[in-house]
This record gives sequence, structure tokens and C-alpha cells, in this order.
Amino acid sequence: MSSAAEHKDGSTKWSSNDGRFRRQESSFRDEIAPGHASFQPQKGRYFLAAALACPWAHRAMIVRQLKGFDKVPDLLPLVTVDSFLGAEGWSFVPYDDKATDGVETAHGTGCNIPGHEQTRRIRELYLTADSNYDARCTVPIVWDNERKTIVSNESSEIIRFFNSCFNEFLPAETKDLDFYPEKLRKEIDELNEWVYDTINNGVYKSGFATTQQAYEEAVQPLFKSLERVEKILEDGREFLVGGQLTEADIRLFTTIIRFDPVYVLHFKCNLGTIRADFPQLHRWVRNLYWNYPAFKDTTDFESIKKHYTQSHKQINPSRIVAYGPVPHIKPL
Ligand SMILES: N[C@@H](CCC(=O)N[C@@H](CS)C(=O)NCC(=O)O)C(=O)O
Repeated sequence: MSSAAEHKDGSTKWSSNDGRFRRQESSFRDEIAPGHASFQPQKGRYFLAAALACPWAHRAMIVRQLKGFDKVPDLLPLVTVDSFLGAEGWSFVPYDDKATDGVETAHGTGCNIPGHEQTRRIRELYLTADSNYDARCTVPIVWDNERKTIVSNESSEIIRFFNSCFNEFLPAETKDLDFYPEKLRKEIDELNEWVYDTINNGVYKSGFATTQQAYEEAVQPLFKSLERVEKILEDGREFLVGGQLTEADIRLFTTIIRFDPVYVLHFKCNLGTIRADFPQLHRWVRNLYWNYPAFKDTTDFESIKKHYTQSHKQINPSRIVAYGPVPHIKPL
């Protein structure tokens, strides 16, 4: 079931007939694991395809860097797509004409992964993996060069297996980092559940709503949940759960870092801003961004802003990229 069906004219329809946005279920749900029958950990066999703009892909990029995958040459390369999501979906090469969604591509190579020089769109990978695939071709994906398939296109599961699958290859300083420690799982799961529904996905439900009622049903719980996180952080803690960096922080970060630059205006999440109205969240997000390179290095505000404002022409037909906020993130 696709959440963003095609209109008859080929343009994308992001909400269902009742005006509510529904995210599609991910379809590739395997993992890389030592001893796995199909997907054993091997250097140079897999890559991560991501969009710098996408909060779900951003989770995987952060964990990949925190764990030190980037310090081991060719372990699991990262390949990023252009910021524009056009008529043929995510693209490794820029669309020729963003104003018209032109499907012709500029000359030049495709994906920069050896053996994939001719791959121009993410959908080509999906169709290689499953020639009958007819749902949205989302990022992130973990691609397997050996079996020519997608291991996973579900970010919450990708970050779980990145947490441990390559430990044998990783630098001593980072290999044992555990962002889903046994003793904190219950607390992390509980938090993830409402944060996902009302915040991570809540901004999309607000932004893609096409009725006043659907919009209000999303934006109000979103701000209630931001208040709830604000309360949790009121004791001055650096991390959400257990006094250590966990996936709960990583999963919330990718939404909060996009909040003031994109969601307030573009997705109409304007009952407040992080910087003016949520001092604890503001402290928490700036600490992660400025003190942990894996968060800052993987955040590209230009790409983020361009993607949303130029790709969703039903929301922003002129495709003008709003200038502010200045700065995109304040100093500590
Ligand atoms: N459940 C997926 C959701 C990923 C997702 O929705 N990605 C969006 C970008 S933010 C996408 O690739 N959309 C492409 C499209 O709809 O054509 C995950 O968390 O990995």
C-alpha cells in the first residue's frame, strides 16, 4: 500500500483520500549478521544509499559514523542521492530541469560505487531486487552487491544491525559502542513509540495533511510530545535515556535538527520553534550537533532545505527556498 500514490497526471499525491498522510510499510526487512544464512558481514560487499535531506536515512548515516565504519576503507560505503525527489524518485544524477520535473538527466556518471556507474535512480536498485516492486522507492537502503538485492529499507532496523554487525572490522575505540543496550531497551522502546508516531512521523502527518482536521489532529499531538520531551530534559540531562547516547537520541535528533529550518514553515508546525520555545530541547540538540562530529558531519542544511521546498510542489509551487532561520543552528 503506497502512502504517496500517483495522481493521474503523474504528479505525486502524498495523502490518502481522507486527507491523512500514511507512511508505507517497508518491504525489505532482513539484516546483516555474523552467521546469517544470506547476509554475512563482509568488507566491500554492501553499501548504504541515503539522501542527506531525509531524516530516516540520516539515522543510518549517524550510526554508521558513530560506529566508525567510515574509518575502515571500503567497509560499507555511503552513497548519497541528489536533494531533489523528482518524477522518477531519488536520483544519483541531478534532474535536468527541477522546475518541470524533467526526467532527462544531465550527462555524467550515475552512482559512484564501482559496478554501479550506470545506475541513475534508486528505483533501478529496487527493480533489480524485485522486478515486481511497485511501491515508493524510499531511502535509506542497504544494498548487497553479491546477491544483487536490498538487505533492508527500514531505517529503524538498519540502525539496529549497524550497532553490532561489523564489530569485528571496526576500530577498537568505537566497535563496542552500543546504542541499544540490553538494560535500557524497554525504556528506549517506550520512548521511540510515541516519539515516532507524534514527532518523527507527526511532522509529516502535519505537513502532508490535506484537510484542516487531519492537520490539527497531527500538529497538536506533535507539540504535546515536544512538551513531554522538554519535561524529560528539564533535569539538565545530556541524553534522553540512561545517561548515555542511545538510538532514542539519534532518532529524535534527525527530526529536531530539521524543525526550525523546515518543519515550522514548510510543514506548518508553527505553534512554536525549538530555539525560542523549547530551551531544553534546544540545549540537547545543540550539544549533539556541536560536540559529536557524527551528528554535525551528516547534517547538510542546504540539501535539507532544498529537498523539501523544491520537491513538494503541492506545498510550495514556486519552489522558492526560504532564507532563514539565520543561523540554521545557533552556537552552544
Ligand atoms: N520506513 C522508512 C521510511 C523512509 C522514507 O519514507 N523515506 C522517504 C524520504 S524522507 C523517501 O525515500 N521517499 C521517497 C518517495 O516517497 O518517493 C524508514 O524509516 O526507513
